[in-house]
Amino acid sequence: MTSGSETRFVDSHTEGEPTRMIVSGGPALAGGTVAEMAADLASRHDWFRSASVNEPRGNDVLVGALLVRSPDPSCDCGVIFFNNAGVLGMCGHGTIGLVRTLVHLGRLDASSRRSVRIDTPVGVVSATIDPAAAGSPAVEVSNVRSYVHLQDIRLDLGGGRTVVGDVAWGGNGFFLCEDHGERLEIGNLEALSRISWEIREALAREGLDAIDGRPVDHVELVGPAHDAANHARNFVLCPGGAYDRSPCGTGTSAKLACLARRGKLAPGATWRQESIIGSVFEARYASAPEGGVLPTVRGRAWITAEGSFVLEDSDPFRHGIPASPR
Ligand code: PYC
Repeated sequence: MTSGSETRFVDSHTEGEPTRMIVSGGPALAGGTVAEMAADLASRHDWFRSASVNEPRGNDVLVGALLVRSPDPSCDCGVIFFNNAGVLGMCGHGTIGLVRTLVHLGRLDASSRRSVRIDTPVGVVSATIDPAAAGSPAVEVSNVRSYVHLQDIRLDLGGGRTVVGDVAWGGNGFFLCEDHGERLEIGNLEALSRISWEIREALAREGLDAIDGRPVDHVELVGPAHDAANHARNFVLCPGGAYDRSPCGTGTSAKLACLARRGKLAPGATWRQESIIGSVFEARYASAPEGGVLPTVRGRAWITAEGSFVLEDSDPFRHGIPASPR
């Protein structure tokens, strides 16, 4: 894809949400830290992000994962996640897909080594292959510290409509609310996406769309689970306008922070988060000494495809068609 090198990828999905891991042939990124490399990807190599995940080679739902070196000797690798809109902070479903892909490629021998430490632009995470599920693809991710930034924020959506919710960090920035008044059903996607986008616009109007300089660009609508075995269902609108098919690892982490803050979930207790398509992440937390929670999120991933990119010089869309979220 870059001159003289072939870009190879492996696709997987984690509880329905796809990840495209770039296995070789990505751009040489400048920077000492993974956050600096992510900034370099965004500023100098955005064409690579777009070519990898945007149409016609990808689609709005796809999350890319570019493996990079980590300056932290305790880490096995670094990763930069990205989607149709840009670079992400962390990605829970993507980390589960990444580990599953490393096993698929034989780069991680699940019979002798079960845990990896992964450096991301927003901190180090670790992932463990579930020993009780040998031969199955379950992976548990210990995510970055997650916390509530603002609690019980009322947003005016116009037309006399308001929602009250929390702004929380789970590796990405989220606004979470329960009083959205919408059915959390796959047949109601248009209305769910519309109100989520209105919430994003209201956050921007109110100047509430950042946590410590990082964007609050995910909206999580929460409601009752459909399956009695689960604790809640969610609908998550991602920054580029696509909805998460999985229960969203960073969104589940943000939800745990909100539950912990309200005393609604004890440390170590299991929270089963159901997605809009009915898939499930099992999650729990430990209290973080500096406040907030240290979440773990467990889910399954499956390999769906592998191959290499072809970029023909004559193709006007070889670097992807820029996504237009709304
Ligand atoms: O699982 O954290 C996640 C995620 C973020 C965006 C899409 N999935």
